[in-house]
Amino acid sequence: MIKDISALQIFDSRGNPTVECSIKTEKGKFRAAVPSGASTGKYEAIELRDKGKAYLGKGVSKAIHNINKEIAPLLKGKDETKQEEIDRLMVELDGTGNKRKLGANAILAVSMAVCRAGAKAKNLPLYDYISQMSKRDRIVPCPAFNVINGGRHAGNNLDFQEYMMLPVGAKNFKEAMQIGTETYHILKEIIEEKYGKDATNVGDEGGFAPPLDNPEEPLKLLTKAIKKAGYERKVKIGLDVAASEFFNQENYLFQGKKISKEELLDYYLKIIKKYPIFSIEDPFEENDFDSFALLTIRNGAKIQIVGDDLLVTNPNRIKKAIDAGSCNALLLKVNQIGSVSEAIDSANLAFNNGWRVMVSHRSGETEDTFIADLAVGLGAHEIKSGAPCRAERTAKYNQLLRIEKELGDKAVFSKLN
Ligand code: 2PG
Ligand code: MG
Repeated sequence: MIKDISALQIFDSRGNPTVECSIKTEKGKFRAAVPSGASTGKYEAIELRDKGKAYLGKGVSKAIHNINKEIAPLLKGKDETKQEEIDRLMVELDGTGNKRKLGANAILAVSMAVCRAGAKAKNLPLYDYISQMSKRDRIVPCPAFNVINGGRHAGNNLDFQEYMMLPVGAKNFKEAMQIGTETYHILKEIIEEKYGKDATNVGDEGGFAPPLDNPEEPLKLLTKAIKKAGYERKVKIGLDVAASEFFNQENYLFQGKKISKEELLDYYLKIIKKYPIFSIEDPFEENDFDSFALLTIRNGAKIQIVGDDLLVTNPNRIKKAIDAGSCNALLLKVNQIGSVSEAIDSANLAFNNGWRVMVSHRSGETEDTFIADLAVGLGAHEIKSGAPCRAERTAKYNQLLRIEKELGDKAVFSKLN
């Protein structure tokens, strides 16, 4: 039974305030903290910020107040294993459809802490508890390491936000980490040799942020690093274009020039032919279901097309994308929808339609490792948690190493090849 709920303003990896919730039950105290995005999708659930003078408007005291004064009285005395009911009660109390009244950051912090309390009540590891709720077999996901940062996450001029490497040929998560870290360090040497020491500073997600503007240059650097590390057959490349960030009404402002969606599509077709690209996220802006579909149709069999800002982990938008054939994979971010049970529903909708699911961190993260267990419990194919560098990123990867070890012979690593 939930005995007490309280919230605290803590700080994320960018130094911005965020919400942490603590829940007390007979079994102990359970905590969860919410992340925060920078390239936020227009249709995401609303993160409540104070907008006052303190913390340059980014304080979360209203969300904290809503947990302490509105949500806590509603949920005290409730059974912590009734995740769906608890999430529904909070959604109903909010009543806005996009959680703008209580704040998705308030609701999600409670929802995740309840989930941890529920797992303990059932004496299960968090990933097993989530696997029971999602009715999916556990899978240890393939990591997608974001090793070169651009867009909103870095102080350079790269239009594309993320250049990732996926060790799709690894036999397990442990090997995936070895491949990822070795290649990351070799990439650092290559960048330093070519552009000097300054170029090896890292961006918000731990990837390097060299002062480049040609979007093909990171692909060259990455291919070179993969080759030098000796992992050509085991590693593929993933991109998060985050195209809404350089879209301007009708055109894309790409490499300092205005280009049309047709030209952008041609650009993708060109680089797909040249580099070992496995996955492209948000190739077009967040309203353009049709251009997504064109790219998916032209390349769907070969390339994973992932919807992030397009779908915002929202079942209504996922359904629309399924009907339009816009993608073949969902990027799942818990704070885009704002509760654990709704996130599970979104993942299942994607799985049931033959899509892949990539569980994702946000660019502003905390040390909370919830998404690692979530990915395993959902049987998600992939997880992206940034580079294998910076503790808020490696926290998730390290938790996956622990889970894989704990599962022992029963660990099943994602098959993407
Ligand atoms: C993304 C994410 C995470 P942000 O676009 O996929 O990498 O960035 O959290 O800034 O939205
Ligand atoms: Mg994205």
